[in-house]
Amino acid sequence: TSVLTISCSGLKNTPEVISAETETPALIPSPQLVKWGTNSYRIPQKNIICYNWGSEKSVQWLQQLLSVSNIDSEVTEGENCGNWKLALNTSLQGELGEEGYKLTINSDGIHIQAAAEAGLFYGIQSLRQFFPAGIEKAVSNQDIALRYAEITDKPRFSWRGSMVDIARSFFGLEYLKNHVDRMALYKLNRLHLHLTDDQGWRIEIKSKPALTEIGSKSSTDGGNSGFLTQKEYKELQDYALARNIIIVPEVDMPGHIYAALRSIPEINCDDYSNLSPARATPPEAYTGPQVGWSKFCLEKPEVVYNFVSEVIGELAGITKGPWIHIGGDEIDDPLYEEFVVKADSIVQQYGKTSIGWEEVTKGKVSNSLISQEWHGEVESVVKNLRTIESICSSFYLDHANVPGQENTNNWCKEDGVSIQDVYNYRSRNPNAIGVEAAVWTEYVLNDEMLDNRFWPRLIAVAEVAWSPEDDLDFNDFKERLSKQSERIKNMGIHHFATPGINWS
Ligand code: TNX
Repeated sequence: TSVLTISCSGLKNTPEVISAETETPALIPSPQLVKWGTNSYRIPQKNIICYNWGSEKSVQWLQQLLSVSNIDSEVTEGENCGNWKLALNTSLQGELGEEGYKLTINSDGIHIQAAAEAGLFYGIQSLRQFFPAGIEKAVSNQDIALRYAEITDKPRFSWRGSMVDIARSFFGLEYLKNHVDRMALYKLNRLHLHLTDDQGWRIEIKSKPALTEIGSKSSTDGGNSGFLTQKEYKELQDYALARNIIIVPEVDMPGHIYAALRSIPEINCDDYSNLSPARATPPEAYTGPQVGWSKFCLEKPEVVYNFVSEVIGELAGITKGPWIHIGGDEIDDPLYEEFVVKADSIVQQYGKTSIGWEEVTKGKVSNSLISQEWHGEVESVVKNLRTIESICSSFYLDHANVPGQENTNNWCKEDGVSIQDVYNYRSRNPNAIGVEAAVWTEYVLNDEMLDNRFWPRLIAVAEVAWSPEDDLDFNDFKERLSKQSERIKNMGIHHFATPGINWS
């Protein structure tokens, strides 16, 4: 869509005000501050979107929102020339940061202000939740009334993430783009891709074609295999960035590495020499759920660090975000600490910041490293490292929605991780920059199952990540979630039908 510019003169706004009946929108995540008005603004036949320099992309998002509702709009650059106003105003930076916004709906129309593009985008995402649920499947609506409101909003945490394990079972570009769309509505902004594990290697590395020629063709038992080409990775990345979501790629090392070991003989201690000269026949794929049994041959540092450097180098080269995740979980080796320190420094050599699962903080990693906490042990706090909270009892969504749900892990919490367990998470860690929920896919074999694990629990993650802690109220959240059920259905999400939510 291109931005059409017309002159503002001669067009008269005829706002129609209707009163009372319009329901209070069920906003999730709950904004920092809302003042509801009693009346509503009925969207007129003729609409003008008025924007200032820098907000062109937001104009397109707003136009899209209006066009799926079959509402005609014209666009003009200026200060005060339409019933829809998008205004970038850098002087709001102090109050709103990059991602905050102000949204006002009154008899003059709709006004969104922010200090940066991300804030305008989130203002529009909030506005989207004022529209009828039908817009999520492009059902046009003749008569839309937007409840008067005055919102001032900004996130609690800068890191609001979800992790998809595409290594155990592969989920490709189409699923991930959908996932990004859904994340964006709830103001989540980091998509962590667990790209490699014992069961599969999922990212093209041009200097090491065997990684995908061999390593991508397997998966967990019953799951999907495959990989993202670099072209697809970049396409996903740009798609996500347009929605304020940064991709965080993970290559899990030095354990969880069997798919690479079977593809590249040299990084094994025995070179698979027993298989020579028929190296063309790799050892069998691994399709089980066991963890902690494979590792690089750390006694061959030259070969291993050369491999790590080439892989990280290529990945850094195609990654626009500032982070590379080096994994580092669940492995025991006398050379482990030395490895994570080197891997961290390799990431930095390529101009990126490392993230690792919390075990990496056992090593003398740099103080720029971000520790992703899944048990929440103390090292990172003592070392004063920034953390991402993925504590398994609240954020491991591979665990059951309700006790006894099939095809789930239960090692962290036998009864599963309920939506209330997610919602009740309270960070006690002053170094936390945010939260992230993970779905590991040893038992998640298709799109429906992955949807079922993420949704609606990821919506609770979004609220915990965004809304002020003092405002978190589970009963109120459940009511708003119930009111969003039609919207969720219309987005095509195969969500779990959480008890206690009205899914009508
Ligand atoms: C632990 S926690 C893992 C994953 C498994 C998951 C299953 C962590 C960093 N690693 O390898 O898939 O448990 O719940």
